[in-house]
Amino acid sequence: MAVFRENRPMLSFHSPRHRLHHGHELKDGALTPSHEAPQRAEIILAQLRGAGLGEVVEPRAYDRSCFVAAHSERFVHFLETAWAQWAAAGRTHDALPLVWPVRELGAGAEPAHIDGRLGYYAMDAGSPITAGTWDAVRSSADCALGAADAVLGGMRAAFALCRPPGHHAGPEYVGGYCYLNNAAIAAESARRHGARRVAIVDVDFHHGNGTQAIFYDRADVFFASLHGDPQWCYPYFSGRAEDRGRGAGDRCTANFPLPPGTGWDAYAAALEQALAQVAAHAADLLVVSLGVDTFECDPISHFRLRSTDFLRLGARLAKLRMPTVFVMEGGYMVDAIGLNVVNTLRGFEDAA
Ligand code: OKP
Ligand code: ZN
Repeated sequence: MAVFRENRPMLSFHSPRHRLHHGHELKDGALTPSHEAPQRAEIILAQLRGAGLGEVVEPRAYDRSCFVAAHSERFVHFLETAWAQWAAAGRTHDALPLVWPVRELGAGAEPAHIDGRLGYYAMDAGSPITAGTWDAVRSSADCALGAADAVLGGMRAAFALCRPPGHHAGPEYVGGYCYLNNAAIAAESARRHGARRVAIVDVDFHHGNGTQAIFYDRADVFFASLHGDPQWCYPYFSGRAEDRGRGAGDRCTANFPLPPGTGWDAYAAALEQALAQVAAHAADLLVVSLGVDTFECDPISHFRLRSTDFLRLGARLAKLRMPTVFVMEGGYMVDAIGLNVVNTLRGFEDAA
């Protein structure tokens, strides 16, 4: 598996269908266009094309069974049908939940009404479903699957320009702008195509709760995440250092919560610890959940990485010497998002 031809450039995957998804979120008491906006991917794409990091191609459409590999069948069915049911109820605005089955409320039974289904399959009210959401979400997962195929086919690295992102989406829920878990879908695909073990490193500012949940009981997929301490940062209810996996997956999850204000030096120290565990796991393939919302000017996050630090991040990841699939996650300072992504990939390529 860990055989790759050194001199082939990176290949990137992008679908223009991401534009079909442009939802709203509640911010400061009003519904406003989401931070997770189409412009994000457009800026990354423009920078990527100018960076000489190799070709950018559109992925093929993959079968829904590739999505069901990381999620439940009924959840994928919900994503496929939610907008039609919402529209049939006469609604024209973004579909958002307003009630959730917390604790002793019955989490066992899926309601029939769309308002109940929305809450049943969501962890927050920040993941709007619009008319074009499912098409965009599918195309985003296709990018991750295309990148995984490229690396399984012998490329050293590939970049999936996924939008919307995926790492908050769990086995049966949307959340945090995420619908299908692109990184988990890529990891599952790699497992099914011959990788015996996969490691996922999540460097987005927010804890990848969905990815963690999907693999929490498993020993074949190692998950490490560096993120803002959930005591203070979204998603608040996951990502504690004590959470290390369960059953066969005991010690196959590693969380590094870091305080708001964390800069490169403290970040790099935690990264060393995380990557030492990745190396010990001896995986055939690495998936990087690449969020650049660790940037010092990110409008919704609280770390202090500079644009040049992303070069160092990429170089450090390259030192693992593993076939690597980069999967785009967050990053909301749109003026710098392209530079920060390209710096990570260039840092990786230059060190490779
Ligand atoms: C998605 B990803 C903070 C609001 C938080 C959700 C954030 C989702 C981040 N004021 N809303 O991990 O970048
Ligand atoms: Zn994030």
